[in-house]
Amino acid sequence: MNTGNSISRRGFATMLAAGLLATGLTACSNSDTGGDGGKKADGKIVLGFSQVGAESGWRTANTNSIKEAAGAAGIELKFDDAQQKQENQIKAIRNYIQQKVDVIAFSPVVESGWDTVLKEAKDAGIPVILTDRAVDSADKSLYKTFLGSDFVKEGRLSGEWLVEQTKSATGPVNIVELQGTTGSAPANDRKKGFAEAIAANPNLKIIASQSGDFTRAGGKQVMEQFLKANPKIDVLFAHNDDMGLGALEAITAAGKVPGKDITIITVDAVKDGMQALAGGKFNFIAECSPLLGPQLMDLAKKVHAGETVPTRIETEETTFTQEQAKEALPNRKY
Ligand code: GYE
Repeated sequence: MNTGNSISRRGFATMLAAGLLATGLTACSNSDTGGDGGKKADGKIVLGFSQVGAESGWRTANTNSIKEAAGAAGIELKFDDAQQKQENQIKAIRNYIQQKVDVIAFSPVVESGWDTVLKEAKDAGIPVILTDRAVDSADKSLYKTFLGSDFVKEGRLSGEWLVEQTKSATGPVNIVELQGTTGSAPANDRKKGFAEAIAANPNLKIIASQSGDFTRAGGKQVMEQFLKANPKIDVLFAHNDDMGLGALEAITAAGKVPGKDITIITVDAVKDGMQALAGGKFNFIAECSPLLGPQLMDLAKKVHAGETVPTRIETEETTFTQEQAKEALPNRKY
């Protein structure tokens, strides 16, 4: 019995060692990015993706879209959540360079400060795809393409709707603005597009504008301050649904009726936002699609194969009124 046991233990140890060796070999060949242009031994393209964070419903839908699409496209995805911090994104990108992934994609939390790390990727021969948010690098050769929305247009469409709604106003229309993350492309651009559109009517005035960091908590807190400081607020323009949803709580707590006492315009059109719109609490949403996954995987394959791709690829989007939200809601995917 004893002998039998010790034999089987030895047998197990041998098996274990062989197993470890096999795993080691596999790991070795997986990370071999030699002569074949970086493809893994099993032919899979490895994509390193650095996500902004998990700040909003939009972001969650975007992350899901990317993960699902990678699986469907047979691409091995390495995913990192930067918790809204640029330093974390730079760290993740450097890790991907070190791991010699085939393609790097990321959604830059802010527009500035990427040149050094992008240059490192370029020097390592790893193509970079920007998704969702843009960078302000002057050297366009640092990345292959940008896939995302026209944020200026989203701001402009929001402003144009308001201009139309208030065309018969005889006095000032006081607007407060909840900006997205400071320095981010969607915050900069939505602000710009909205301001340009409302300039058409001098009665429309932005009386307060501050960042709510694209989160519900931020939207609620800043809206509370706006309400305390400004007795007459007619319109809220929030750079995303989540901040608008947070602001709803502050507005209700201040004894005002959202959608009636205060007209609310947001951007994104995620499910919770669309529900608020259909339910009469929001008044207008400019859509911003988070479903970038399938196009991103397609681009990753193309840039990996050395194909030339357009330098900017824009997603198609629409806008929603309360009636349109009621119609669209049942088929909404996110
Ligand atoms: O509108 C917001 C998110 O970059 C387009 O980021 C994206 C924005 C989106 O947090 O909800």
